[in-house]
Amino acid sequence: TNEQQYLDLCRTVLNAGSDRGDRTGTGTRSIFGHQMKFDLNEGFPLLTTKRVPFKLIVSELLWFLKGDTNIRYLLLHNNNIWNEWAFKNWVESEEYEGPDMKDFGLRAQQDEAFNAEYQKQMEIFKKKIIEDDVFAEKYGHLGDVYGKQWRDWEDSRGQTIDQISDVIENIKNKPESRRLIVSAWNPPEIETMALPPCHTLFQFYVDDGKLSCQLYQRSADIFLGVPFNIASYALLTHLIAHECGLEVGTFVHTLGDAHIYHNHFDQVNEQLQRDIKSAPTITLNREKDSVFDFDVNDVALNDYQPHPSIKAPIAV
Ligand code: UFP
Repeated sequence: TNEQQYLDLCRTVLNAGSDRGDRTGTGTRSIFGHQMKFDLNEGFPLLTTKRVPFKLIVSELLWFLKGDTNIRYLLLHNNNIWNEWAFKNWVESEEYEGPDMKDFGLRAQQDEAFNAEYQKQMEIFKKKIIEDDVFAEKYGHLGDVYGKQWRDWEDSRGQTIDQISDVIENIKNKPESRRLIVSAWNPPEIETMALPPCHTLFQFYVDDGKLSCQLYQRSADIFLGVPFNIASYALLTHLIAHECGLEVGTFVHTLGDAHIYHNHFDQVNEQLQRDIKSAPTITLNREKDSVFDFDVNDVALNDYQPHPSIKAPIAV
């Protein structure tokens, strides 16, 4: 089944990976080069061996598709996954007058009193982003993240390229094209990015009325990141197929550095004990055509009855 491939990846890395240092100082066990193929007609590939927060995946993906790079949209949808990146710009700015928040990610994990103050400052920040237009315009933007590269890639002559609109046009008009590619990897901008894109490049393929998608992910946090990434690109494939009047085919997930952080081993072993349940399905609002008009309520998840979620620390 689809999910078995994810569990097999976990086992392969635990058994055959090499233990390596990494940028975050946490340490990983890693392999290089791995591929999974998810048949999207077998159900929607949201893991059932632990609960994965689908709503966050939907609002993040719709945010990318709109070309939005301001966290305000995410906050309005109770999605906090990108907050730290914007908060960092705020607390390092000249306008910020609160308590020192240097290295807040690390200190919040080690120092309880600091963590309380950090949570308080974060709440103030979020409230301001939602309520104050000028503040949101100034401190809510994340810069060169996925939405920008997908919809608004700046070329060297100062013009912009909308890769998503272009690829949709090409899927509709030249379904046999071998150039149905969207790239988030923009070499001149990598240096100024907080996090160079993990999901680097994807390609579509149309055969027999079905749309397939392959993602090349350069770096994959198998326990925390990959379950999100699988669901996000499976949903993207459904959305683009919907707009192009196609059925869904396969999501091919190709990984570069596929790693399990050393402080996720217990969680992975716990998950590997669990039995796979039947996969959920999704339904899209048939009344909307353009993926750019989709709202979170236009995507419904059905029959999702997973095992409970498993908490783990995120490496930053
Ligand atoms: N990561 C993912 N998926 C994502 C994402 C991040 O697995 O969608 F945004 C993980 C991979 C890696 C870390 O563990 O985040 C990024 O670090 P680096 O840039 O050093 O590869």
